Amino acid sequence: MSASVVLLERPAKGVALLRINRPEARNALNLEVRKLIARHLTELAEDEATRCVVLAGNEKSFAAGADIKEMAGAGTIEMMQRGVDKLWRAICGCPKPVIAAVNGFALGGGCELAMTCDIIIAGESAKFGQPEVKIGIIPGGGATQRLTRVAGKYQAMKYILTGELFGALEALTMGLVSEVVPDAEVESRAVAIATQIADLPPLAIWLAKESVLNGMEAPLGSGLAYETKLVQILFSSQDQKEGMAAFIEKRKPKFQGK
Ligand code: CO8
Repeated sequence: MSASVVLLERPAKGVALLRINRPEARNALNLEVRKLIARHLTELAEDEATRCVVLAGNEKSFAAGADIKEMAGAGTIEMMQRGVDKLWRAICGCPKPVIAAVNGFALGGGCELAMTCDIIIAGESAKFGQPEVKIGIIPGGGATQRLTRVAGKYQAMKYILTGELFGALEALTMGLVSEVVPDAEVESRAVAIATQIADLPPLAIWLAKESVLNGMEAPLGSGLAYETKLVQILFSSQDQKEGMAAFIEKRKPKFQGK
């Protein structure tokens, strides 16, 4: 039996690692890969043992985009019926933090997949880009919106309109990635950050993510009001009592996610 195109690994306590596993196609995102990522993230969201997820590819490619061979002959109705947008929503909707560990190519839908994550760790030779115009289409997984919000109109336009690739340091300067590390350290760094997050109170982590994402879509006043409500809600949690008591008593807190 051949290995799954998305592998689930457990590199550390509280951390799940999803590995896209189509090396022969530079990890191109066919429907099977997208469905499996969406299904795993939906299940991991419910899994109490998982506090943070790392999404990775291999040393050559995080993901080289949508699978061009799978969509080359498709028509409009078929593309609509495939429901890729619903799978994207399932991926974006994960309430737990997701960290992209990017080595090699993150192109087209691969770059967009990384942009659905909360933190992006890139290897120094990683290559990003939205090359869709070169094959007669435009980005379809959010890049015209997300890349523009992250990098601003003029960087986003340059790369979306030329399809030119850019490196990890340029991505860092644009604010597209959180950290650039040596290629060999990408996954260990992503897992280290995930472990750090996994040790923190899960309700606070959940609402912190929700507050940031909500605020990115809201006017400042609404985002601030929402943040205020969320922080007030956390004062009903046992972890807030425990975290503050542990600080005052100068001991390590024991968080229970309650
Ligand atoms: N889809 C399918 N197969 C791919 C893809 C891909 N995106 N990328 C690479 N492959 C395959 C190649 O065809 C090749 O297969 P084979 O061995 O059978 O010939 C194999 O992977 C290895 O590829 P290369 O020989 O080209 O490897 P290189 O290391 O020389 O180059 C690159 C790697 C630079 C990644 C190169 O393969 C490349 O340019 N790939 C295409 C990148 C691209 O254009 N991505 C954007 C795709 S479109 C998209 O993501 C958005 C679609 C929005 C749709 C909306 C849906 C609702």
